[in-house]
Amino acid sequence: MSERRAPGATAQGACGGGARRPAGCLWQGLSRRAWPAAGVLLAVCGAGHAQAIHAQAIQAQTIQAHTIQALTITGATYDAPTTRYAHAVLGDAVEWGALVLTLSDGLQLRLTLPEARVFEDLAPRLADLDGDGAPEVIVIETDRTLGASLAIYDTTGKIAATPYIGRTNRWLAPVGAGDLDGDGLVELAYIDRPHLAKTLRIWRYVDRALVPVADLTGLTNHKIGWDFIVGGLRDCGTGAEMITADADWRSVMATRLTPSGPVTRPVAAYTDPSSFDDVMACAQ
Ligand SMILES: [Ca+2]
Ligand SMILES: [Ca+2]
Repeated sequence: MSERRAPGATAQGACGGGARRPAGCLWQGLSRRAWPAAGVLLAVCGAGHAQAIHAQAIQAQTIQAHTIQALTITGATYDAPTTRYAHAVLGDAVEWGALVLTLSDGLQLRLTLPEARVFEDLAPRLADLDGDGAPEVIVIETDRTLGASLAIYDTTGKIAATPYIGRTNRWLAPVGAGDLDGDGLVELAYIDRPHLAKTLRIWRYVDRALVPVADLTGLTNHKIGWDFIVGGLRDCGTGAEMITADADWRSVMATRLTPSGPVTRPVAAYTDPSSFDDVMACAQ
């Protein structure tokens, strides 16, 4: 079964690494109670930065913009637990109202969502999406009437997002972020509605935007009420694979992004969440 994270943990960037090591396992094993360890935040405002944040409908409390934007994000947690969205897909009705970024000089930047939205998620994920050596932050951001979207943040606020699914109580479960097709650009993959549509969706991060790449139905990675997501990305020496279950929870599936689109195959039988362990460790 996927490892559960300790309180205060933050999902780190793609594991990368060489052969036989799961790559991009950044999203494997995120658990529900990744409670922020720190709640101390800054409150000095640079006007330009504040305006940029407000344009994203986010309230920001930060220091001068030129200082913030030159800093690297070293950690991220959610804060401001809230019950204003009673979906409970992750096992309880508590979601998050704020994202707290820790910066390379130790300062913290707090981004608070409007009441209409929550972070319906386990923990923020750090991954370098544009190859500049500094991570961006990947979150599940849900509008209470429009459902979930996958969103990207940096020190300027929200910089890209998929469309909301379109109606309330509709969620998505990330698979991972990495160069899935070897073109040098990072793709992000998630399961759209893992209990309903069970559709793998792949997007590419290009010029601070998300571009749709490919979809494949018949895959899932979460059951209602689980406070974890199974699978993730692995690279066992032959390229990145997206690891999920099939729609009926009979098999663990490995899916590659090929020039002709996603190609999936069963790699192990599914009996319970521990069925993913050997697959993610490249032992199956
Ligand atoms: Ca980056
Ligand atoms: Ca790519």
